[in-house]
Amino acid sequence: MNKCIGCGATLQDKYTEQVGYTKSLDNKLCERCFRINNYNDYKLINKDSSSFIDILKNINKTNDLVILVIDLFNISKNISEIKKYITNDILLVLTKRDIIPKSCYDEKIKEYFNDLNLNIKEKIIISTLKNYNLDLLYEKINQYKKSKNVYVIGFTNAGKSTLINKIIYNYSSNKCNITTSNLPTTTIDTINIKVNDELTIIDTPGLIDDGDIINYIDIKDLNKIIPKKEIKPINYQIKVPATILIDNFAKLSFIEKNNITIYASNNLNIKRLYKSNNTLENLKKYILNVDEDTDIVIQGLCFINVKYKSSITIYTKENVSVYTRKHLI
Ligand SMILES: Nc1nc2c(ncn2[C@@H]2O[C@H](COP(=O)(O)OP(=O)(O)O)[C@@H](O)[C@H]2O)c(=O)[nH]1
Ligand SMILES: [Mg+2]
Repeated sequence: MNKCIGCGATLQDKYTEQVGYTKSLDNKLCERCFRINNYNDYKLINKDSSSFIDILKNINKTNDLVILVIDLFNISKNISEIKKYITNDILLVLTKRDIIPKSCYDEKIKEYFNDLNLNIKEKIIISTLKNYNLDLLYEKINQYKKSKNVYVIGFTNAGKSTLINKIIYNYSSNKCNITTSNLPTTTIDTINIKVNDELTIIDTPGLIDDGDIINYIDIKDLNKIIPKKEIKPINYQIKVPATILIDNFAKLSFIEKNNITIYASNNLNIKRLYKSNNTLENLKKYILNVDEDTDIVIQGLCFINVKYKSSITIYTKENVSVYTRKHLI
């Protein structure tokens, strides 16, 4: 059976509503990848993480090198999930550096990942978009690989497929174009991509983070929420009582003075109000007790560095993960 070269789904010409559908089995791409590539017309696939976990278990049976890709803007709090399944050597690739402010130091960012408790050989900060550190990454892949096969894993939307396309573009005479998009589960099944006789990179569908806000918003809002350019942090000295509105997606209420810095897409309309405000209170309410110099994360939407210890009320969409973590930058 042939696989779609864009998403890895097994090609079939019988069921239009199922993955891998194509009008002719002679095609290399399924209809869905063809439409994403040519018309930017995306069809959501409902998939749970179980098939991805089976893939992880199979990777764990090998001794092969694993590249774990993490989106620096949207670090899932469930990374440790991967630890349950993977004991292979890992290159930790921290990507989308281009959207984190230039003023932050790479070494500082890497420190955040010091106690992940995975078998990490090296941490490398990259930006696929800006070709930043890709030569270094390619060198490390060749240094640490145990066989021809190197697996790329991570959460969906981390930027795995985009990275593999770029590695092929930069370092291989082969051609490939794995389908990439802003939406979850673009890659359906494993895809083997031969870089050269000594190296095959294997793309995988991502682990789905159920707490990511992109699961609960309209597709049209994605361009607002997902940062495309370097984030301009917004700093507020909070006098109380105060409210911060993060567009229509979240609201924070302060009853103690504070100093906060918001990292979110520049396309969002973020406002500070000193009048009492009842909007968005139909959203789910969380009360967080935040320590000094800690980040609040609203998964997929933003992270907010909070200077002083305080209790903060947050409203956002139901099912979105809201939590605190040690500060990233
Ligand atoms: N800003 C930025 N966006 C990226 C980078 N790499 C990937 N993306 C975007 O992230 C989204 C998800 O990428 P994709 O490769 O499909 O993720 P996958 O699900 O992990 O395979 C796409 O919209 C990409 O354009 C990067 O280095 N910088
Ligand atoms: Mg992918």
